[in-house]
Amino acid sequence: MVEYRPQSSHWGVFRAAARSGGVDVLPDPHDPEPSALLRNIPAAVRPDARVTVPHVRRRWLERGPGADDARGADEHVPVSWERALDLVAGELDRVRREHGNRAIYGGSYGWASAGRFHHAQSQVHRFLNCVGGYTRSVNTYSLGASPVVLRHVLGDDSAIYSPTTLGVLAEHTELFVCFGGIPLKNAQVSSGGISRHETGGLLRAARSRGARFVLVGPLRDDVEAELGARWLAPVPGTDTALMLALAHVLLDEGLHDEEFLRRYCVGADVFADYVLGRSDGVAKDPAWAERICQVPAAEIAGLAREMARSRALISLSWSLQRAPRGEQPIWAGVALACLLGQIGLPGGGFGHGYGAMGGIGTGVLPYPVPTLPQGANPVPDFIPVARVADMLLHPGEEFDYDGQRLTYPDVRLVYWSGGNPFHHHQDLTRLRRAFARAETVVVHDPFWTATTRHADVVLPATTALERDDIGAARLDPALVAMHRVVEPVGQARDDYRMFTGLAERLGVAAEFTEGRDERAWLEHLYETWRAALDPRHRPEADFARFWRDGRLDLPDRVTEHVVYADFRADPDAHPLGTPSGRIELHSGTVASFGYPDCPGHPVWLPPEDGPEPLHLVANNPATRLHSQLDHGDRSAESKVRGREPVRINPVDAAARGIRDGDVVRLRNARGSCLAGARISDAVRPGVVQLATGAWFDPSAPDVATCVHGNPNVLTTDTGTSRLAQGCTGQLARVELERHTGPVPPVRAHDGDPALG
Ligand SMILES: Nc1nc2c(c(=O)[nH]1)N[C@H]1C(S)=C(S)[C@@H](COP(=O)(O)OP(=O)(O)OC[C@H]3O[C@@H](n4cnc5c(=O)[nH]c(N)nc54)[C@H](O)[C@@H]3O)O[C@H]1N2
Ligand SMILES: Nc1nc2c(c(=O)[nH]1)N[C@H]1C(S)=C(S)[C@@H](COP(=O)(O)OP(=O)(O)OC[C@H]3O[C@@H](n4cnc5c(=O)[nH]c(N)nc54)[C@H](O)[C@@H]3O)O[C@H]1N2
Ligand SMILES: [Mo]
Repeated sequence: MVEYRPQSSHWGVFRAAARSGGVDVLPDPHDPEPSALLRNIPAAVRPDARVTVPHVRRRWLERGPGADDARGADEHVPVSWERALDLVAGELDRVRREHGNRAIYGGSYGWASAGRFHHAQSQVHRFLNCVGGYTRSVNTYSLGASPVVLRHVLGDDSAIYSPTTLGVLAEHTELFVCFGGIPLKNAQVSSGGISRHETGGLLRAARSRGARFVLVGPLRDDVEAELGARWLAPVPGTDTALMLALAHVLLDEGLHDEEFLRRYCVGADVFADYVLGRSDGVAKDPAWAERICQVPAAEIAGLAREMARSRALISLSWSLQRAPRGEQPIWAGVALACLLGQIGLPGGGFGHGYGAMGGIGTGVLPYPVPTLPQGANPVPDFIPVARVADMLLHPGEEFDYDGQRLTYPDVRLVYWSGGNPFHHHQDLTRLRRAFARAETVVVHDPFWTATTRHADVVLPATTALERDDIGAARLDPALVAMHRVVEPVGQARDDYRMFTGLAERLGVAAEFTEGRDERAWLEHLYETWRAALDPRHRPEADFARFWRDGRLDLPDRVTEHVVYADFRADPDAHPLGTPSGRIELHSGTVASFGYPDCPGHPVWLPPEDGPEPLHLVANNPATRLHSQLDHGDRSAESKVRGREPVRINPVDAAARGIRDGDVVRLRNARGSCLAGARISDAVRPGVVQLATGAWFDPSAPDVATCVHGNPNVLTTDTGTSRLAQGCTGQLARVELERHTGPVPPVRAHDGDPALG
């Protein structure tokens, strides 16, 4: 009799059973719309791409730590766990003694797996804190620009995680204006886990009630076809100009809400002077915007008028701000919402990230979920997360961040667990140069990813299927007892066990483990969480019962919420956390920083683009989460001749003699990659779309920097601006051609540690 056990992933709760050589996966029956990404999961425990024993890079083993250009091209040799842990502990100790703990970079960005105890970020940070701390990172690749700029404009970033709920929008919104869409491909996923996929159902409910949808973006399928959206396709990266023109129409035609601006905002006059051209002589009118965005002026004017007479929701995707000057479309979007005067009303105002994750807007728990305490980091040094290559390449140099002048620490040891920088970072050729500067790179991962291939010490981690855990997220109403489904693959170990082994060697085991094994930790996290809850919300089930039941439905999720309703009702009693207590359409603080790339109010700053004719949209993939399980069935079936599909408009394809199914090469000054052509009129002319996440494959450099289709060989490694220094990976300029000549094999998934 096969036993299906409860499990969880970032893309859904499921049940899994061991069967010979793998696992069977069934979606959770409570989930109204389970994700097809579940079909990737069996690949997690297939041995092919797994690291099965600890490995050390040959030259590092022979010569000892030091900068080395061979990192990523060198071979790895298997070693015992004892040896591997001795080497890592010794190296951590050497670096902290010789250079101080700030020389250890433990930012270790990445999503890893669902499960709160084995959460790789929590584990690595807790461990590094026990050994004296590390240089950390702030913000995320998801959200780099917006949390920083929103703190200045609205006082905090609550608009992101506690937006007006989709249930309220479904009832009240007449017009959804979706900059960057509300892509359901992304709503499959939610950080920490998602037990019910509700976004699609709620949007369809709005549509059946009569709501209208406008999609502003380069891809027609960023809004589900059923919602019947009108499609405006500006040139990528020009949304700010479009928003300013919408604002111009409202101001020029007196359609704006003067009273809202007076009562709830500061700096509206400065913003209006700029939009109308009083301060710089350039009216940001629809004709001006048409020249930049290639959207007809009449359509812009029509949309502005329609917004003014409707209960209108301005939806701003996260992708908008993952681009050069990414602060601007977010600030301009908020300013536009202020002109409409509907912030704080049900169904009006703005949202940031509907659909970006399945949990955004579906509801939020009014209390925390269990998490592993990370301790305190005594090292003050940090970087904005996407400045990692800069940090490694420019130790001791100064950089700007949010009004501060900071210095890059001189990092010697890079420690990564639960992330894949050779997936997530921009300009991978530059990242390789940056990794070559480190003295030691330690990586924990279940798979031979491009990052493990660049490591000096590779420690094989288990996947969630190989351990017990608790699945939970603030945006989800279920606590999941994640039961181990299979034994660890090869000699893989849990991150916790690896860090315990290191902590023992460094004399901090008592502090790190607090004397608990895995099971004792799970019980401890559950019971301390339960005890600390307000009795109103406290579940009855003790740990044993929760574990037996496999799941706990959490009460009191807030599904009816209107963000800024209190502020709207009484701005004096509920001021915002800004210096003025109001929405800052002009921020004296930001202006005082004197950044030309992020002045004191929303502005249009023309991009400093490359000369290549096409706009690459390097968005998040529909067929997997980032790079995870790229070799799984759902991801594999989308590939074209083994390469990641690149979508091309028929006009651009014809101009280059490209047919559906061809292998093509994308290239620019930074690099090149092969991909498989998919011709589609869902892509705006002049745009090509290649999702992130194909495992970086540099095995045939004479053909392309990556032969598999990782767009990050093409993207630029620069910050959004001196204000936030966020990731700008969403957009790049490229040329495209049909690949002629032999097509090299893709070797990224073959588990062979040496790729070249
Ligand atoms: N060009 C471009 N680049 C982008 C983006 C973009 O839009 N365009 N998007 C960016 C965004 S929003 C993000 S969030 C990042 C995502 O970047 P990442 O979060 O780094 O990507 P993942 O593929 O999720 O990497 C997670 C890694 O953790 C490993 N892992 C899983 N479970 C465990 C575990 O239990 N222990 C350990 N030790 N390892 C584990 C997986 O095998 C995988 O290698 O990418 C960014 N990069
Ligand atoms: N299936 C799946 N879901 C995911 C993820 C995943 O890897 N796979 N990753 C998760 C993570 S970590 C995050 S942060 C979120 C990401 O959420 P987002 O950042 O919003 O997602 P993206 O898919 O990168 O971009 C959304 C859409 O924005 C559009 N776009 C790009 N540039 C522009 C522009 O200049 N203007 C306009 N108007 N539109 C533009 C693109 O057409 C793209 O499809 O998704 C999450 N959900
Ligand atoms: Mo993200």
